[in-house]
Amino acid sequence: MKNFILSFIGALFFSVGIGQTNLKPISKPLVSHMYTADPSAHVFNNKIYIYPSHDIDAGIPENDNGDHFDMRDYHVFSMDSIGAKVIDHGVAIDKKDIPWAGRQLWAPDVAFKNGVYYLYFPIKDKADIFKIGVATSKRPEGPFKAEPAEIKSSYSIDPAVFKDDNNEYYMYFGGIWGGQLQRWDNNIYQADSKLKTANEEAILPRVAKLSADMKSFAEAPRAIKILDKNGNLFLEQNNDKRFFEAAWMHKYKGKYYFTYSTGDTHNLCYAIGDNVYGPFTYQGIFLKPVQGWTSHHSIIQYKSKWYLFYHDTELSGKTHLRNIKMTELKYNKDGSIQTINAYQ
Ligand code: FUB
Repeated sequence: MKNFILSFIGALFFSVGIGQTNLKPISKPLVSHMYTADPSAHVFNNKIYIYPSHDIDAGIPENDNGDHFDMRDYHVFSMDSIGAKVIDHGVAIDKKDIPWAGRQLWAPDVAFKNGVYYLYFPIKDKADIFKIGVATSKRPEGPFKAEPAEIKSSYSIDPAVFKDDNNEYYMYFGGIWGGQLQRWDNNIYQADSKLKTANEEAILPRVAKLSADMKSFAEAPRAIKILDKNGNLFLEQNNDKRFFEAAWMHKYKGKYYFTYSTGDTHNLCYAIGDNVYGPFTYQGIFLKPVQGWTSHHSIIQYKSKWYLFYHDTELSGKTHLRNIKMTELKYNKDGSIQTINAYQ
């Protein structure tokens, strides 16, 4: 609870700061008839498809576990091009249609292979443990049909599936605190495990190659090293740089860019590597803290430009009722990403 109160106070000061200095958001919400968050964007059939979380007010009080994020279904959105009308394709899947589901449909992602769209989603099982599931459709907008059970050996939250140039698919995942990553040590569940203390090495995100059927892991999940420029792992006290949740992977000019949220310090950061498994070397912040507690994103190329999809709480002012947004992402000649301040 202490963590939550401190972070909440931080987020509150940040929001007040925006008001006092008359800063304006650089982007408008893409969707305003419902609350949406955690946008995973992809280009399918020359259109942009967005797979966000669907935030609702379930009336659950805020806590460190994120119980107030009690989402129950997903809607898929599409745009014919950047800046075009955003189309809501309706409910793509509901948790009542996921046989093993308990509660809390959090940030999803989608991959396409051989005529099938695979929706990957985290949800707590009936024992209240986050696992990752998969559902399929012949259409990018769904509806999606869930597999009868979760992906074997999956755990925690925020799956992000990356297709490498060799046509292999890799799932990056994990999130600490409410995302329960701290309970998984060497892929073994330990219900009573604790968060790291300030001087301990920070918990690392995970990656696993997907099997050819896209419905299982081809290997045991591996921890991903994020190193500082001296080659050292971050400690928990480096919480303005260490991994918290919201992994994404993209490739730019042959390099692997692993991007993620620092959670309680609200930064979106990037780290670059030469290999899909890392190690990745920390480079900096590419999106400064947004309004609200969480920050989550995806990065895509559309035609010749790159775009960042992200969220804030402009419409509601409430941390669990977010709205997705989009802005252009620019690289410098040396491959570094220009830092975005979402309020100017
Ligand atoms: O939307 C629920 C959770 O909040 C996501 O899974 C996290 O990444 C954070 O955005």
